[in-house]
Amino acid sequence: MSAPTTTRRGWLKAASAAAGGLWLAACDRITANPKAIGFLQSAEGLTRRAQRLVADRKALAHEYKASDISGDFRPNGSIDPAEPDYRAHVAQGFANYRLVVDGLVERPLSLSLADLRALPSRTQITRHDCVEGWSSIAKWHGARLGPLLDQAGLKPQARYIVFHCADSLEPQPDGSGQYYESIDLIDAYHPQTILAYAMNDFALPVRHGAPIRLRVERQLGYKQAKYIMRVEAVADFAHIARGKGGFWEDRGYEWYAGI
Ligand SMILES: Nc1nc2c(c(=O)[nH]1)N[C@H]1C(S)=C(S)[C@@H](COP(=O)(O)O)O[C@H]1N2
Ligand SMILES: [Mo]
Repeated sequence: MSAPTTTRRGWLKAASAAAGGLWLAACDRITANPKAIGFLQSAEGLTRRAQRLVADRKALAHEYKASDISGDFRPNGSIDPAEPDYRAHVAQGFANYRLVVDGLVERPLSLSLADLRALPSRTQITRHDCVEGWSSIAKWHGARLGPLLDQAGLKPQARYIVFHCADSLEPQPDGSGQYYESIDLIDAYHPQTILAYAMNDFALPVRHGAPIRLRVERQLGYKQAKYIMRVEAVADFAHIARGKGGFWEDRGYEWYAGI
């Protein structure tokens, strides 16, 4: 392990590379050195655990039957943003809404709802789990985030996708306090990660995040950003708001809110 890497993923990568190298260099002498076998086994075991971790992240969240859909899906957090720009979009029926896709991309995009509806889509009936202890099931339909990002073309430095929302849950004198969220590229390219524009076969209502909200089904409710105005690809989110990757993360919640 030569390069000093600080991230866990980097370290695991280095560990597996070292183990692979040792296998090549030492395979013919291995029976002569039981200590080496122990080391290789543990490094190998580590690599397998690392692979399983990534494989688990790619597994699908459970999908339910139409009969499981909650009749009373609870709206939470912002449910009717008062920001003038957002009010104007509501008044215009979102006819002039554009989703901006920018940051570390080759081709920045500005997409109307019609553009979004023309993208590869997915429909899924999933359970939303809020950290406050309630759950509701709904059918979501929307544009898959992966193909959308491919259309914009992520630059190699891009590591996270940030969702900037229209609402300020806690307006600050300096204009901050806006809701935002972020996910890594494993979740961004997960097949169930969609920008939902429909809920239970109707256009997404305002209380649930019109015109589009994120569904990132392997994580808790606060990651499901509503009222998305801008999708930004970044190398790091330390410079955004208080630097923890989301409105609630900035107030102490976990960044990775796996279910
Ligand atoms: N823009 C925005 N997104 C948000 C929130 C919010 O207040 N503003 N609240 C979050 C929380 S804590 C939850 S549980 C869900 C609620 O989604 P719902 O209103 O569709 O139930 O949205 C999440 N996304
Ligand atoms: Mo929540």
